[in-house]
Amino acid sequence: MKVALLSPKGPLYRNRGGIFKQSLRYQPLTLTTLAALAPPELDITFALYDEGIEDIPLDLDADLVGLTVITGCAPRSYELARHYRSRGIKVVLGGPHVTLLPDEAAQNADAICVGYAEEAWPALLRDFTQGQMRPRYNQGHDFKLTNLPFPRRDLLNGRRYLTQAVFEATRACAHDCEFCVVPTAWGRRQFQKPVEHVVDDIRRVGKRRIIFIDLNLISDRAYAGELFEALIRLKIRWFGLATSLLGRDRKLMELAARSGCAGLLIGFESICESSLGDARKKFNDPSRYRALVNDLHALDISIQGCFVFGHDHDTVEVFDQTVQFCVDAGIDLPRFAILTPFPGTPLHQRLDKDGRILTKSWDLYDGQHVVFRPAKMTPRELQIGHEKAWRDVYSVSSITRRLARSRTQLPIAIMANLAYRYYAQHLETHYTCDWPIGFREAA
Ligand code: B12
Ligand code: SF4
Repeated sequence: MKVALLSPKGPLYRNRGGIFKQSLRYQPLTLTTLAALAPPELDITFALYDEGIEDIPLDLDADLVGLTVITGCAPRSYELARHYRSRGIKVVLGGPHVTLLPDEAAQNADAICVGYAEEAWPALLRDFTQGQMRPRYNQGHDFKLTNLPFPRRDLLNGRRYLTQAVFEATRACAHDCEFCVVPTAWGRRQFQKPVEHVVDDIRRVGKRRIIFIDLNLISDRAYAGELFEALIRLKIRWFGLATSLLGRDRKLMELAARSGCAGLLIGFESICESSLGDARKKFNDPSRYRALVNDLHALDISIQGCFVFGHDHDTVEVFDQTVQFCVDAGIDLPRFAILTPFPGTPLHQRLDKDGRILTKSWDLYDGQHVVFRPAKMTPRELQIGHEKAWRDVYSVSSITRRLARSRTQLPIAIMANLAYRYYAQHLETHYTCDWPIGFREAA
């Protein structure tokens, strides 16, 4: 049996004209994980396509096509699903957007897979081979990330990515920030792979620099401690995601550094306490941000600092103030996003109830477009302010001042900053989606 697994992309990331050169992309784990989960007795030949690095063939030779759907790529995913179904190929959809809006997705597929898929996907494949595929498969929460096969990284072309050394140790996050898709889609229950399994996977891949894509590696501190201890003996350098709470656990922070942590993506979200209250992310404390940055730099850990614009307490001053903070604190790699009310999240429900959602064109839900009416500025001010903040924080003088303050892993930091400078300067020209007519002018 032939199964094709596809990862469609939104306009910002699509191969031709994509804003980032493909060499900057790391290899995601979705398709390679799904391929590995196939029951061995079924004799399936998989073909994997990631539209971020290559075109997806429209004349696929497959019995079944599976697409992973994130919200910003939902229209593209549905377009591809329609195409393959019109050629008589059965299509199954899964992933975050399908989990958030299963009824919408079901209209565009022969079957959908809601939630994670560790048990549901093998069950679907078995049913399909017997001609009994059901329209909907729900993955319950009572499964474990144990006894799992390693992802089939070999099925994607490694030369097209910056690295294939991408790993996942945990799923889900214990927090429930208002805008975040994670607790809404997958709940707050923690799923963890056995530490030895993660270590074996890293050994097999055999690279000295690796990336963890876990949403919050320190969500369960006991597990994080166990994992970091085990990483020490591998003598690797790793990059991952954590919350600012790491700053309040000196022991864990030092252990992370000893385990080879070279860089962390931290969701600061805002430098304004009231905005963090809006976001239900009060555990972030702006008065502690600088100490956290200094402590991490002292341990030779660089920081990708993420900030979100458009909270209800944000005024037009927020852009300059946030850029200034990044410069003063020496954030190695700042990243800005526009607050995005992903469907199903508490934020979406609140704004929808208040009539503040401007569009439900999902291709605009990519963190770079204004899709709701902000409280203290116009949509246009938010869009333009966000674009300007990107340009300002990646100006030559800002890069120089930030990196002079940080002095952490300078060669990599310079390269990454130049790449983001390119991104910042080309952001507007890559807005290829159709906005609601006249929105930009009228807003
Ligand atoms: C790699 C990655 C990317 C890559 C590629 C993503 C892609 N699939 O196209 C890039 C860098 C392009 C990217 C971009 C963005 N991303 Co992203 N990304 C990730 C990340 C870090 C890892 C994905 C991964 O490998 N997961 C590991 C695998 C094993 O888990 P999984 O994908 O969830 O798959 C499991 C189930 O969901 C299910 N499943 C998934 N797909 C399918 C398909 C089928 C057929 C079946 C049966 C099952 C199934 O089975 C799997 C096993 O259980 C996730 C966070 C995360 N840790 O998951 C965010 C995540 C997917 N991204 C997210 C977001 C918000 C974005 C951006 C908007 C960020 C931004 N501001 O720029 C952009 C969107 C750009 C666009 N419109 O094109 C959100 C999705 C929200 C949503 N509502 O869709 C996530 C969940 C992060 C988050 N904190 O909320 N991202
Ligand atoms: S801490 Fe991060 S991953 Fe966890 S709920 Fe908040 S935004 Fe989502």
